[in-house]
Amino acid sequence: MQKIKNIAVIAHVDHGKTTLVDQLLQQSGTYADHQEVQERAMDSNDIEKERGITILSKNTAITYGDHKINIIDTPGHADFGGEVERVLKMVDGVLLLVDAQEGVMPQTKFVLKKAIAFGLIPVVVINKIDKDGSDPDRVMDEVFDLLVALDANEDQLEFPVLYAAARDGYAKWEMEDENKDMIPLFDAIIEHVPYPKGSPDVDTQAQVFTLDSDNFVGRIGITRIFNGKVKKGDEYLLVKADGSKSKSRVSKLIGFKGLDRIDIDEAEAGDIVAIAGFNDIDVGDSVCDKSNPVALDPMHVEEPTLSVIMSVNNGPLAGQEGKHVTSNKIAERLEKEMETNIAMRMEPMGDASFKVSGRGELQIGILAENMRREGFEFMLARPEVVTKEENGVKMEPFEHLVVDVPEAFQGVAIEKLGKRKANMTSLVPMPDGTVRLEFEIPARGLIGFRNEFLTDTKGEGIMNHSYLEYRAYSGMVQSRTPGALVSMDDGEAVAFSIFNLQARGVMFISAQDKVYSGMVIGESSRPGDLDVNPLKGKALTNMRTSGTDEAVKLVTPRKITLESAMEWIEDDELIEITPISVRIRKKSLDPVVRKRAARDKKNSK
Ligand SMILES: Nc1nc2c(ncn2[C@@H]2O[C@H](COP(=O)(O)OP(=O)(O)OP(=O)(O)O)[C@@H](O)[C@H]2O)c(=O)[nH]1
Ligand SMILES: [Mg+2]
Repeated sequence: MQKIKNIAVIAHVDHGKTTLVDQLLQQSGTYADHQEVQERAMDSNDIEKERGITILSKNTAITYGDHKINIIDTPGHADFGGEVERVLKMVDGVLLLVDAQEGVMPQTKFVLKKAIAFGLIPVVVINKIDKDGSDPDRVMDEVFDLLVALDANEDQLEFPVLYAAARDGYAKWEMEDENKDMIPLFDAIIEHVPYPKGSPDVDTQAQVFTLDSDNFVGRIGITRIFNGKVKKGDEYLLVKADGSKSKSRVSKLIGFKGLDRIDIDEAEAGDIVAIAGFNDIDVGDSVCDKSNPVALDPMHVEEPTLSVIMSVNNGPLAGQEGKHVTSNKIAERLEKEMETNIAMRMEPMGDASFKVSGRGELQIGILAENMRREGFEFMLARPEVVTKEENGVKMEPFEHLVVDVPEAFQGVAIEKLGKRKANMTSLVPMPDGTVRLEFEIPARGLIGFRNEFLTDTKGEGIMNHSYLEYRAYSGMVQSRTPGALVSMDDGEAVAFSIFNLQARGVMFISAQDKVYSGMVIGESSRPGDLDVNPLKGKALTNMRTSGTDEAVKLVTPRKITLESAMEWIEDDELIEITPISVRIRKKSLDPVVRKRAARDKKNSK
């Protein structure tokens, strides 16, 4: 029987997980000589590469001495917390990375809490000790305090600690030790992560934690085998979360080695392998012995906290830029997403619209971004938190928020967050002259806050948040103050009129951009919407000949991205998303209807 260790690498965003996995792959000699490998090799999909963040959990395997180590790299961004939860059941240990300067951050707490609940003993890696501002002793204390606060048991409190600079390829037991290689970390894994429980000699039990597909063999389920063996060509019973069963033959069995996948004939308890041949295989399904099927517990992840209505584009420019524009196509795509993404939900709302729920704006934004790249065109409404009722009390999700700001901005940050119903729990001056403020805040109060915060802190503030728990609803929170500049006509925007409108706010469009009546073309510098005409006026060429060139200088418009639009819009606005454009519009394109609604709103206040 092969000696196996299964670990997940967990941490707050950017603390160096994927970089560490690079080094483990490299230093275990897993790559073939001369194999060309990119930095952060596990971040393999396009959006991950572009943004330098991990979105999906992915597994790889290395050999170290006579051991095989299966490693699952996980995302650190709070919105993808479900990806971490879903793989923790598949491993027998975790590497908890903590940035030696930033220390314990909101998502460190979230992922460690989950790992502790699974009974896992963390191997703590204080990473980035090469950084100038690093303070490994302080960070070590923070980790210990956190474990105590999370009710870790005695074994868990005996966690091993290493000091590392993943990027530079070393880890060591004591700060005084020489910076050499990753061997101390390999040894720590072998010594401190328990061997998988379960036996290869009993009936088969395996569980799918990731889906994949292959042009030749179709759907593939990446599974952890908990008991027995899985053999190519043999028949097994697939048991779904709802208890339904179907029999299929394993047409292909795939093992992992570094970034490669290799065909194998057999795998046994403790290992992680990919199985093909089951057409309706889904995340969470159990693969069992056909005569004695004992299904494993379905997977549990935290429920979504944020939802957005996605609907068919019905604006005047609909259908001009997208390939898939119908309600059927959108429904099909969303259903497909829900099969693999167990932290998200989708609910048809009638009227060619769907409620898509997830952990945060980024998670929903990434799905929308993927869809537009696939040729979809659709609209999104303003994100709303998912409320629920407990014992007759309306509850809403709260987040743990940490902001790091230069001292000079401490006041404005506290004031603005106060208006958004945040409750400050700690204020600590940091050695680098910044202040670390911690808050508990309704998730609602965070919608649209990031932009305002960056402006208020001149781009120097850093904010991080992560899901805390549901608490009683906290009443009204403040939202966007500036109104919208709304186009009152259809056509192509004219430079001269944009020039004139610049005085009224920040423009979102450039000359020649297509606009329509009811489309938001900028942010007004005052509260309340303003109908404006971006088509009016002389053509720019006329202006040039009149010799006032300098006077018509156009300011670069603010670029509207999918995520910035999700932060910015109000309840009566929508985002129109196509493979080419992201536009903001009023829900109602008719100015008369809008005026009436505005008046009613004012009267009701
Ligand atoms: N100074 C320093 N930088 C490091 C070290 N390890 C990683 N980094 C840098 O930190 C950044 C984030 O690294 P990643 O490996 O992508 O972090 P991650 O934890 O996988 O991030 P997510 O998956 O998005 O949560 C990159 O710019 C790395 O080069 C280190 O030991 N020292
Ligand atoms: Mg990563």
